[in-house]
Amino acid sequence: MRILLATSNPNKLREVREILAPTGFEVVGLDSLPEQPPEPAEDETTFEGNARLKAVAYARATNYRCLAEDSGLEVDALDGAPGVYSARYASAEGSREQRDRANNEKLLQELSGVPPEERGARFVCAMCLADPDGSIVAETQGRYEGLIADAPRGDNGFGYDPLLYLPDVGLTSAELSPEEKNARSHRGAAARAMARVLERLAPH
Ligand code: ITT
Repeated sequence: MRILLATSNPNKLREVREILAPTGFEVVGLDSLPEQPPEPAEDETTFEGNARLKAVAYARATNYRCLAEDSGLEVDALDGAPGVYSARYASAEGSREQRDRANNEKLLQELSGVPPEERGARFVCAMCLADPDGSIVAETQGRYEGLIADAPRGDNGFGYDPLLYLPDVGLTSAELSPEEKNARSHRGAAARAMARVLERLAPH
C-alpha cells in the first residue's frame, strides 16, 4: 500500500521513509506524481493546523492516503520565532540551499550578543494522516531540544541543523549521522508515533 508524503523537501522524505519502512507502506513524495496537485496556502498559525490543511488538501486532490508534516524552529529569545515561518524566515527566494543559508545567517544576527544560557530552542514537527475523503486518521507531534550555536557546524541534515547545538553530545544536529538525528529528532518522534498508527491500519 502506498502513502503520499505531501512534501517537496527531499530531506523530509528521506527521514520519514527510513522510519516508516518497517510498516510495509511505500512512501512516495510529491515529486514522484505524474502531475503536481495544486499547492494549498499554508496559512494556519500553528504547525498542527498547517499539517492538517496539507494532508486533507493533498489526500482529496490525489486520492491517496496522505501524510503531511509541518515543522520549524522555535527560539526562546525570539518569543518562538521563526516558528511556522521557518522556511521563509530570511527570504522566500532562491534555491533551498540558498534559503537555508540566508535563514541561518539571519538567525545568528538576531541572536548576536545573546548569552548561551538564553539560546534555548527546539525543532517542532506536527504530522497528520488523512484519507482521500478528507477525514483525518491520526495526528502526531515531536520536539527536538537544543541551543542555538554561535556559528554553523556540520554538513549533514538540512535547514537549521548546523545551528542546533546538542549540549549532551557536544555536537550540532548537522554533525549527527542520519540515524542519530532520526533517533532524537522532532520528525523522528512524530514519524515513529505515526508508524505505530500505520501498523494497526494494515498488515505487513
Ligand atoms: P514542504 O513544505 O514541501 O514540506 P519545507 O521545507 O518548505 O517543505 P516547511 O514549510 O515545513 O517545509 O518548513 C520547515 C522549515 O523548518 C525547513 O525549511 C527548515 O528551515 C526548518 N526545519 C524543519 N525541520 C528541520 C530539521 O529537521 N532540520 C533543520 N531544519 C528544519
